[in-house]
Amino acid sequence: MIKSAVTISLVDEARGGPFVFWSGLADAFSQAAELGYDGIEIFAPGPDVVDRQELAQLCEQHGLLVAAVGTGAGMVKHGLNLTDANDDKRLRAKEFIRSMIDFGADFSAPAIIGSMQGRWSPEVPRDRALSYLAESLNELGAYAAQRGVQLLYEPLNRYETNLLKTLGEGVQFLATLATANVKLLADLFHMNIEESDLAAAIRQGAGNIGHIHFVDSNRQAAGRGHLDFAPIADAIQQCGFSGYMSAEALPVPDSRTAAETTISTFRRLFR
Ligand code: LER
Ligand code: MN
Repeated sequence: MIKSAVTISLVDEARGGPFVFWSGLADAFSQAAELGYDGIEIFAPGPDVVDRQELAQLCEQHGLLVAAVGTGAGMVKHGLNLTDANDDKRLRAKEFIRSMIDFGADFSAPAIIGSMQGRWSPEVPRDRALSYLAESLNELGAYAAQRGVQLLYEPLNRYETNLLKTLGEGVQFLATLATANVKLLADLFHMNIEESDLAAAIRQGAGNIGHIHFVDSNRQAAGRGHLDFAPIADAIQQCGFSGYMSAEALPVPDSRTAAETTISTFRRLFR
């Protein structure tokens, strides 16, 4: 069954970013539970900032699961990415992600590689950047498999990366990897910029999509922009997706309204 999730950011440096809740885990868990979400996606500054016992207790108390954990703090807080020209920084980027895989795995949740993929540049040409990315995804994907979780790779729009921008490019890239444990994260906001047909892209990605960022054209809650969700939802259901539709949306006009709007759009489309 397709599940619902909502994001929380614990990273001050990411203020202004597309996360619904910003006021701590206890607040996010109680609001998400009240609204009937299945899970919470956590954007944390690092693996040790969240007390794991406290998080386990919140999950239990509210009957919620951890849907996924973001790794972008490695970029926004520490300036790291997997395709950096500097060997040491690439290594540190990988170690940061490995530590976030461990954190997520303690809650059976996959880690997401989004902005940590970086971009190609004159210093690191495209082919080399893609081979750095493949090397890291192979290593980290195998590591995640050992820990019993998937690793999610997210194509981003052209303003955030110049590596892989569509699901189709993502599918082709995954096929070159030695590990089968890396799945795609389909973010409807990025797709709205890069895909010519979102529903067709989802159908073509069937079987490779592990998680969805459920958001509208303007990065507000699903239902507050101009995406035509009916054909997208049909494609998601018909391709047998059973992961999370996670609200990675701006807290506009406020967190509560964004969370309410998302879950009511989710119910209309998927229940
Ligand atoms: C960034 O634009 C995004 O969509 C995040 O999920 C990437 O970490
Ligand atoms: Mn996203």
